[in-house]
Amino acid sequence: PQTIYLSDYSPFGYLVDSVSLIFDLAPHTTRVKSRIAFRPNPDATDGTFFLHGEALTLISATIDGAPVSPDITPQGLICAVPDAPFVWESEVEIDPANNTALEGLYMSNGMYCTQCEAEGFRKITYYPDRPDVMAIFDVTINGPHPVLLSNGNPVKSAPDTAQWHDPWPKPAYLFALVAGDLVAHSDSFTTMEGRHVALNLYVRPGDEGKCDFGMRALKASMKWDEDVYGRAYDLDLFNIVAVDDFNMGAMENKGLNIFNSSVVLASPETSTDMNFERIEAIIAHEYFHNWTGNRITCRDWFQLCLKEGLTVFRDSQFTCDMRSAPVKRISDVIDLRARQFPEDQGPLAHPVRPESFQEINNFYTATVYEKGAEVIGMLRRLVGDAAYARALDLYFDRHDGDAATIEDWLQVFEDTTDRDLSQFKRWYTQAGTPHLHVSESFELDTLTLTLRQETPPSAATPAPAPLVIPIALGLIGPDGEEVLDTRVLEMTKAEQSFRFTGLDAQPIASILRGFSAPVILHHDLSDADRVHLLAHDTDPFNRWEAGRTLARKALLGIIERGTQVDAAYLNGLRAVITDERLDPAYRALMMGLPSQSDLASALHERGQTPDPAAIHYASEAMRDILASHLADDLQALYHAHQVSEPYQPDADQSGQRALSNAMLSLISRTDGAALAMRQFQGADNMTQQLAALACGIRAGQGDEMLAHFEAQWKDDRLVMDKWFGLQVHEAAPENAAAVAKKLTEHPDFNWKNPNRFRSVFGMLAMHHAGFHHASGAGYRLLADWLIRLDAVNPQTTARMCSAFQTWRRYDPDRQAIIKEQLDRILGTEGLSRDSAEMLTRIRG
Ligand code: DPP
Ligand code: ZN
Repeated sequence: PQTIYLSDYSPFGYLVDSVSLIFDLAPHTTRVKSRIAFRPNPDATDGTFFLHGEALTLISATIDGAPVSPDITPQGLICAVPDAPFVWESEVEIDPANNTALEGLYMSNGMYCTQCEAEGFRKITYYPDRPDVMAIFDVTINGPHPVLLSNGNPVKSAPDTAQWHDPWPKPAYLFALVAGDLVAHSDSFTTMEGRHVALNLYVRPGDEGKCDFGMRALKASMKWDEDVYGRAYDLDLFNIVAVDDFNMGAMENKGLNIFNSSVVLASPETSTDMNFERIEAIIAHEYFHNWTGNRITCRDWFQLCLKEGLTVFRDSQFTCDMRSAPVKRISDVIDLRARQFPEDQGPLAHPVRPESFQEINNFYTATVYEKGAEVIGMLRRLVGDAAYARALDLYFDRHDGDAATIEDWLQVFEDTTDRDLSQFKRWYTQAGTPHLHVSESFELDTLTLTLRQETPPSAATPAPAPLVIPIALGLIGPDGEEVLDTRVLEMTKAEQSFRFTGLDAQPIASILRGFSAPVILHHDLSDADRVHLLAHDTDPFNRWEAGRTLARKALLGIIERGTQVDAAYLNGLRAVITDERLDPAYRALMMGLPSQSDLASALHERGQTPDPAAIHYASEAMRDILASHLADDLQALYHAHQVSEPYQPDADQSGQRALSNAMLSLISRTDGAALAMRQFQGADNMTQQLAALACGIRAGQGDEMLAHFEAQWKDDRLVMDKWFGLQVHEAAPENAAAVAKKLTEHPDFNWKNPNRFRSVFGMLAMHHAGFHHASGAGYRLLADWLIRLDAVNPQTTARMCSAFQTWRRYDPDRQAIIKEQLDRILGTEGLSRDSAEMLTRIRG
């Protein structure tokens, strides 16, 4: 397979003035006629007329009306063209009903839909399918369906035909088409510019009752982008369509967002509080792309973080404003450590802006998205909120309508702040998670902090250079008073010292407040100092972090020495979780323990080989210790935080439920899940029902509850995804693979549906002790199914290959079994480019 390099970028030889498409829909024989006006690109040096095209049957092609015979390859066609403006016309035939890869035009439950990012448009018609080629699209759809949608504004609609015009030039990856028997949940929004926008959420008949929350989230997003970024919507219509079969979460097609139904459909009975929060965030994310992604797009796919990092950063800001900012920040860091850190520390490590790829679909990663957002957070912290706002205004002003680069992005910050960002740019070009080592000394009235940064070399970045690291810091005095409030140290060298004078006594440094940089902090504080921070830190993130670090140390202590946990920590934790002045959601986060894979990383970092069974044992033992140490408080907190008002998915009620369910989970370790069973029976919402069901399964009381749940929800595919997933999630390590295997034999295990496949195998891969059970059953089962899925859906398969990315951490026996599986998958005849690239990188 061919490797593509950032350094090889050159513009396309032709500009596109207009595109007109006519679709005659038929499940196996859809015809697509295109009429595209090209003219030579004065900025290009290569005049080759190459159009991408895959899995197309060419019926006819003409240039300025005269038939032509292009050279056709599996990737596209080349044709001789005039050295002047010309019109290309073609007709192709495609087979949406057999498109199981879910890229291009495909069918899901009888409806037609599209997914073109990154390179799906080439499966619809011949076209220069690259983001720097932007054009105005006119689309006609013919077919016997009540709903026929495309991008932009409607021009004409009659029975069985519709015409659409999108006035905004766009790259082909933002093209979308939907046709089917759908119903609309409609509303409207008037922009700050006075534009009246019709809003529709299109769903399958039967799902009408799950639209209200998504619509409210959309309107809140539109308002927020006006208030905070000054960005108004720019068409008369905004449509969202829910689709059951979808590889990603959702897609920001201009004026016609397409969503995986799991991240847009919601009701209290069927969705958890976490589902609601995620739906709100993803609707915001896709809506925000209208400016950061669509109006300003990417020059090439190496610049993916330009739109994704920024849009994740924007959706996080939105959630902070809609809900609790500290809770959101802590949740984001938990997620970053769970998904991005392992990627950045293993064989898949790549810079936020990669320099080469074989299959771009493999780079929609936590590094590009989440680390990309962290980089923007650091930039904002360094320049300050006001300068950030000025830079963004300039960015929108200067680059509206452009296909831009990271250089363009950094330039607007340099121009508004007079800063030199050349060193900062390394965050975009270097892979790897930096380690930040702190040592401190105190003399007379002066604290000296000496900081040392070090990024481990990786295949992607063999010789990392020092980064600019913003380190937010405060000082807490021995009496618990803050003696220095938060300020930002700017570290630029490999090693650097900072002095703080005029101190009465040695304070405790609260370093990396708000997790001000995506680094691993090594700060040798005593347990007593951490308990002090847990009690007194004014920074909510670092207060939580102190508790988390103590919990990690306690867990590692159990693994290494046995079940003794420091009473000072347990008492400190009790003080926090019973403090009624603190947000219940925050207290629920305090109750969380580091995940088992986090502990495996921590052991690996110390040069030890993680033993998944020992880690699992320690996690269970720790929960038993918490259950007995906190026994007096569990019932009281559980009952104090029951919600008596009608269900609302807001931050306040969600926090109460999160706290009471954290209590329920510990109570269930000692009461045989009796209380959980009562909650299960009385639950009027999915959050309460599912949390109770999890407790029941863990306590060995799950069979009847699962049967009841299945009978209640067998017709709701999104709830049944939870039913499948929870059984794997809660399985004992030695049973996890067997439970997953049994679920694949269930009549509702529709493995070609990505959500259903992930509900079983995504959960298996995340079940640390189950997936990594010494028998190797988890490894073999996943490999069997990846081989099977690859033949129908390479993109989802390749993504799931990352389950194996940490394999070199484990012992030789496990490594041998995994290597056998990697080789077995790699040896599969006809393996996709997607999976081959992932597995080759992972195998090393
Ligand atoms: N739809 C994906 C996202 O919004 C890719 N653009 O992140
Ligand atoms: Zn996005």
